[in-house]
Amino acid sequence: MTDKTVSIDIKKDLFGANEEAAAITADIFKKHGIRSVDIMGSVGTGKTELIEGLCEILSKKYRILMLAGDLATTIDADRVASHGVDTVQINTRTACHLDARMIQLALKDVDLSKYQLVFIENVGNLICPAGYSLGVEKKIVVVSITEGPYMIRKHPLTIKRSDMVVINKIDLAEVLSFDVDALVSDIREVDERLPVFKVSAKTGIGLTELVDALGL
Ligand SMILES: Nc1nc2c(ncn2[C@@H]2O[C@H](COP(=O)(O)OP(=O)(O)OP(=O)(O)O)[C@@H](O)[C@H]2O)c(=O)[nH]1
Ligand SMILES: [Mg+2]
Repeated sequence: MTDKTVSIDIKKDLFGANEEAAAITADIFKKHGIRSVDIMGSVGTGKTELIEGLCEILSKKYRILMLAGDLATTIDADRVASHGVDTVQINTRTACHLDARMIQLALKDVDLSKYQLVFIENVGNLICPAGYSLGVEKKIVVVSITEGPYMIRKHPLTIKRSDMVVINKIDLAEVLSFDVDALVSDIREVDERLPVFKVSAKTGIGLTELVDALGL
């Protein structure tokens, strides 16, 4: 390296800046007394369906805002808005995850005094979202019966960085001969104590237990 070479620790700069932005959002949520949950998971695991189910249960108790992370569409925001919930769309275009700066931008013109609970749906992806703090209280990862049996073993980092795991589409386990106990064992291999919930966002199975566990 010559004395004209500038060495940049990209990882430190990128992640450091993200952590700072996330801490600011966390303070803002705290100041407004807002509870907040980031919902991560692969494409199609049922993140939106879960948010819709939770909104049905919780919208009498909380004024809810949903931030929808999606590369290109407003489909998920529209689905959640159909439950009478306010939404903000974040189209990431090429990015495979939300980051704290995107959340700051999305909240810039929002009157947060109107809300008590924020759900963030992250971009459908079981890898990248886990690396980025958003300033939320809880990070949930949604896995489901339709992704096959190996998703936990292949993606342990996302599991490690989550506060709880939701196994969704439990209504399909029997018909697909899916071994739910083996999946739970895989989660236990990664983290012995991580709370695990078996739900069907579609039928409502397990949603009240999840709400209780979130303290909502
Ligand atoms: N049988 C069954 N189907 C479900 C359940 N949850 C979601 N689905 C279906 O699975 C499909 C995908 O659900 P979404 O909620 O769109 O999944 P998502 O994780 O938000 O998907 P992306 O936003 O595209 O990453 C839809 O057809 C849902 O109706 C469930 O508990 N049981
Ligand atoms: Mg969705």
